[in-house]
Amino acid sequence: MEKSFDPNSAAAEGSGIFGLPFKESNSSLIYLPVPWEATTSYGGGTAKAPSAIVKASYQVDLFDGEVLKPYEPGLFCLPESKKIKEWNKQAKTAAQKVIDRACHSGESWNPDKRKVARPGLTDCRGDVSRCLKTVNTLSEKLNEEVYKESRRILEAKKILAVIGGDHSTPYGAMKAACEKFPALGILHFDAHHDLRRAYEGFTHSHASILYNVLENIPVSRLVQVGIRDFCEEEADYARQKSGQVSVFYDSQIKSSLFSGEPWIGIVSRIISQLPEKIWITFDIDALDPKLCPNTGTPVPGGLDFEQAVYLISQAVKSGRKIVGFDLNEVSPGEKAHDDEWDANVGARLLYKMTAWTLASQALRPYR
Ligand SMILES: [Mn+2]
Repeated sequence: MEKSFDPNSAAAEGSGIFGLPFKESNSSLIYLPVPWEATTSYGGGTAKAPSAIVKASYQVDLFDGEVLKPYEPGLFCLPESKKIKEWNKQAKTAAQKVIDRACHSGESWNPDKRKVARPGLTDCRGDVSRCLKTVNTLSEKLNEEVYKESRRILEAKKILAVIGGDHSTPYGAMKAACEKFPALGILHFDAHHDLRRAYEGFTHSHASILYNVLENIPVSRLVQVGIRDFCEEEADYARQKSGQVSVFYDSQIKSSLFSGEPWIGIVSRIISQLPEKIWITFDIDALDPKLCPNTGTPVPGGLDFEQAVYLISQAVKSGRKIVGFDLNEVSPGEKAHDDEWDANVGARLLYKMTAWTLASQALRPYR
């Protein structure tokens, strides 16, 4: 660390994420930003999250009440890839045509695909079918790129953290992490199952990430927390996979709390489902929408900030090792009147997850 760096003062100009002076080479944890939101179907803006979170991170105080000095092992955020930004632009334009077509297709009503009717591949003609193919091809290129970068970071023996983007972005990272850490479990915070078998025709939709993970990556467990907006098909799929998937629905969590079970009791039940090594995938909409008003698909209810952080801290105190994590679906919003609140919460959550990840790997002591 540079001698001039003062963790108690404001971030210096030109400093890195959280106002830190580190380079990639002297950092233990590397953030991989993925500015991608190709298949976002409702509110957009999450491609701008990595830069908004980095900007908001300068306001986060570096001293932590529990993990004390989480910045000391070195934290570094890679620059955003120009290639990914370009792919995102192309994919978004193509995806919009598919979504518009699906909205106006007048297909028969289907309760599982109610938000936007999903065009079957067979009824996509001409332009729409080409657009769908473009999106799916670019999504595969993105996954490959994130996978390659993730492998590079993991091979350098550094801890990996992805900053999305929409929730499709960490797929390649989870694949790389699972190769390095077999029998990996996934702790998934979200308002949604994200277990759709393709959404709106997009194979790598933000709404399908955990389906794609379960079908293609040999994770040992998936533990979902905060789920409260989902279709029957997803709930059935989760139930069929009950040997591998545990769901803690928001309604069940709230019922337990309202009838007097302490949060520590619920937290212990959640943690008991996890193997020793875990990856955390955090969709910001798991939290109460007061904490993420601009996220793509906000849903009433959800966890409070401290409840989520407490759960993560207890997982670490139980001996679980967090091998890496991602934070996605943070959105600074698309309109001029939007404030910095979503990115501010995102930056603070990112720092807390960073702190507990380092603590879980014995790189920081904790209280
Ligand atoms: Mn999600």
